[in-house]
Amino acid sequence: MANQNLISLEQDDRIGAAATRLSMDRREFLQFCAALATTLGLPQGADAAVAEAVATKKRPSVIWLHFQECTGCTESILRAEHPTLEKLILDVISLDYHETLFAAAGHQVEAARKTAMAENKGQYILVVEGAIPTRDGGIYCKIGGKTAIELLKECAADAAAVIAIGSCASWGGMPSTDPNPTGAMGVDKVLGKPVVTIPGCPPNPYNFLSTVVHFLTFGALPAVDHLGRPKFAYSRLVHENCERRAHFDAGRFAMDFGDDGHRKGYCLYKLGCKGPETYANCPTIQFGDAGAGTWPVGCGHPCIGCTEQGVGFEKPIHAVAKLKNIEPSAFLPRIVEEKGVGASLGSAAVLAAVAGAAAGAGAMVAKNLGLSHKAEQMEEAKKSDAKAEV
Ligand code: FSX
Ligand code: SF4
Ligand code: F3S
Repeated sequence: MANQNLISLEQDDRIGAAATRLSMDRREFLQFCAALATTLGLPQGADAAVAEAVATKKRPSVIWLHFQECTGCTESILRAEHPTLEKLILDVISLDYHETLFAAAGHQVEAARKTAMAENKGQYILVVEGAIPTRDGGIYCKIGGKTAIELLKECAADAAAVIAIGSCASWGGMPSTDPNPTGAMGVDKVLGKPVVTIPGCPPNPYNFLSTVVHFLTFGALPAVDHLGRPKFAYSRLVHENCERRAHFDAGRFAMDFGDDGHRKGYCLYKLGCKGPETYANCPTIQFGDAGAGTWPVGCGHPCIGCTEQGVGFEKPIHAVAKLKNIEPSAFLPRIVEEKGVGASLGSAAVLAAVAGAAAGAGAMVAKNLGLSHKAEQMEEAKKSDAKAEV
């Protein structure tokens, strides 16, 4: 059944204004909001709420801090292509302090941070990029005369929500690897409380955007796992949805970079791929909008486990991954179906929701809704055949 709420929104002038602001047409804007709702694993109808929120709600103020890192998190947000992601992000949030993106410097930006914090007390989102050096009183990272520890604590005190973006801020990441000379730590350890984490080095910008849109739509952050990671993005292993998974299951492996198996696109497990022990949605949402296959394994490089504490930057690149489970891909239907029309209405819808949530792609939902529709037609046909026989 078509989503009437979303269809009626197409005529709404507020949607038209938002679409124009983002240089999209109304339908593109609504499709994008529907895809965001799917990425978040929200139920049917939530796409209209997302579209309304993105189009009409007051943009939350965001204070963005940078500590020990390479700025890759910010770069990954700025390097997306279609629809220009940075445009969307900068449209749904009011970025009131960001050291890399601010044209101003020195006292001027410090004043901007303080003003934004005072004007949005208790309501702003604090985004932290980079690890926090804690050794020797935190002297290894100072901004405006304050240590990273001081700045983080000061900004977190009146924040409505704290998001640690990237592996460095989430759990220390690369700067925290042995021997960790600066005592680099994640945000939660320094603040002594859990925060939302979006690990990855760099993290996928859509996971950040979806998290912010959830906050905008529902006034709350999305459900997270025990490490603070949004479940919509980090509840599946890379290995579960990898496009090379069939080769793994069939025992076809690349044994060396550039060998016949590597050129044929075989599984990279024996080259040290950490997909079997890394939770992330990289194979389903991919990176940079540059086309199919734009993620590490898609480009022929083993996953190094950049989202996973204890794996990324710690396990040797060529060490073989621990197999956490052998669950099949979320895209695969159950092997045994009930008798009758194949996928039942219910099971097709569930499959659509599960695969859609994992894929984060409107196309996947549409495809599976098509399946569901077909099953519906077959059931209707069966019923009328039965009536005709009576
Ligand atoms: Fe770099 Fe961000 Fe890696 Fe760290 O991403 S891409 S080192 S996670 O904090 O800038
Ligand atoms: Fe994909 Fe790596 Fe798993 Fe092979 S081991 S199927 S390349 S995630
Ligand atoms: Fe990182 Fe592996 Fe994804 S290296 S980007 S978690 S495929």
